[in-house]
Amino acid sequence: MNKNKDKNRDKNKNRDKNKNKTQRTQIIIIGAGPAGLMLGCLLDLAGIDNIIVERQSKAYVLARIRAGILEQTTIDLLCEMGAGERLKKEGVPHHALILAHRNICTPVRLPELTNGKFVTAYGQTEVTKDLCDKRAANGSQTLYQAENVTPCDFDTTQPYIHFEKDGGTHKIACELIIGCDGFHGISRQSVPQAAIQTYEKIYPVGWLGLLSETKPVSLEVVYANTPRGFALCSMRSHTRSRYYIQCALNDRVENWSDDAFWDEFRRRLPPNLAEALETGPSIEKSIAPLRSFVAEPLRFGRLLLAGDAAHVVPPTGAKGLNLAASDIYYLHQAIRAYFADGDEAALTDYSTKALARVWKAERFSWYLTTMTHNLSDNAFDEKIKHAELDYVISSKIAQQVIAENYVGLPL
Ligand code: RFL
Ligand code: PHB
Repeated sequence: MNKNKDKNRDKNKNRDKNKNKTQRTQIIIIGAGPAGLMLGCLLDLAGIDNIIVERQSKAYVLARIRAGILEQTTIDLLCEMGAGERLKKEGVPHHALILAHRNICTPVRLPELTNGKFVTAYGQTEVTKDLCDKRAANGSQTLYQAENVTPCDFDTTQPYIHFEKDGGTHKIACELIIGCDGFHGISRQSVPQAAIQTYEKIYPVGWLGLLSETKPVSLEVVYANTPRGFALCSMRSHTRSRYYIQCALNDRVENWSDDAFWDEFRRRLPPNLAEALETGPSIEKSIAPLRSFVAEPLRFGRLLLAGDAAHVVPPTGAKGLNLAASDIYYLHQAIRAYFADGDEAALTDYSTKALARVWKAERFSWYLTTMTHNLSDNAFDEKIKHAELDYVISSKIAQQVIAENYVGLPL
């Protein structure tokens, strides 16, 4: 009995100690997704101290299945921070994307239309793992399972965060707080409404995705429009496929057995692909809504936003992860300038430069989504969509515009 009392007293003492102890670092990054981890690795390279605080466990973060297609500038950035070795060996180059319409497949040849550029299939899960390994090798601190993270006083020169972890409350003071905590994160929500402008478009459909240990039906990504809705064929490796179908926004994964998915997916493929399709048990199935969203600006005093915390695109153009990478490219340069010579303007310029690229990717993702999905009951909209697809399929110039955006606009 007394022993327990002593134990509890010690526990409370430790909690009180934690409460009063303020840790310090130069940069706090909220969120250990690709944006947060990439920034952490680049700051390590520049000798700038940083701590990442993440709400989920490391195992949870490493298990998330998301993006699959990387632009060359994203790959270059990962290589620069020393997280590109496995990607160089295991990434699968894609030299075309395929548009399927009226049961015909039309390749949009990327290198031919973009002076030799192409994209690479390499799962976001693998990118996250490589970045985590690099961070561990750098010896930098990531605090997982940090609850109720709150950015404070970022309108002053002494910002800090507080959070709860392992039964204690903690405070970390810093120079800058970087919100890399995704669309539902706390960073953007902490900004006073009058200081932020948001732009949003919600599409009336979602994507049902399935991952399986089967040979991919196509070596290039296929974007198919059919009277039954959109379908997409992608891969994670030569033995692992990632497929998606457009579904209703309120649909639920539980409504889809594997067999129901494969039946519907096959019906949306042109006959040559439908015949070649290999099916098997799903490793993962999930539904994601389609959304376009941008918050402006990206700087609020000593709080800056990057990646999905600031903007979201529908996945059709494969731009989300790549935009997170380009934000981080501009942001790490701004942070270096700020620490080298106190250049405050560099932080504001980050917002302007990153948003200019973001809006172009928003336009492209919206365009490709509108052209390949069944979104409208309006017969005129449907006619225009088919006219657009027919035009793109018949025009090298229209294909060049798609290819230029798909491989990624220059930084
Ligand atoms: P993330 O990956 O959402 O990471 C945010 C992290 O912050 C944590 N967090 C918090 N931590 C502390 N306190 C809080 N209050 C917190 N709230 C959240 C979260 O747990 C998480 O760990 O954002 P980030 O780093 O900006 O990365 C963005 C990308 O993940 C995203 O844009 C892409 O996945 C989008 N995307 C694709 N992008 C591509 O470039 N190519 C693709 O082929 C592609 N395909 C896709 C996609 C997204 C999809 N879904 C599921 C929306 C396919 C799909 C189906
Ligand atoms: C994927 O492989 O998950 C993927 C590929 C292309 C897209 C979206 C997602 O446009």
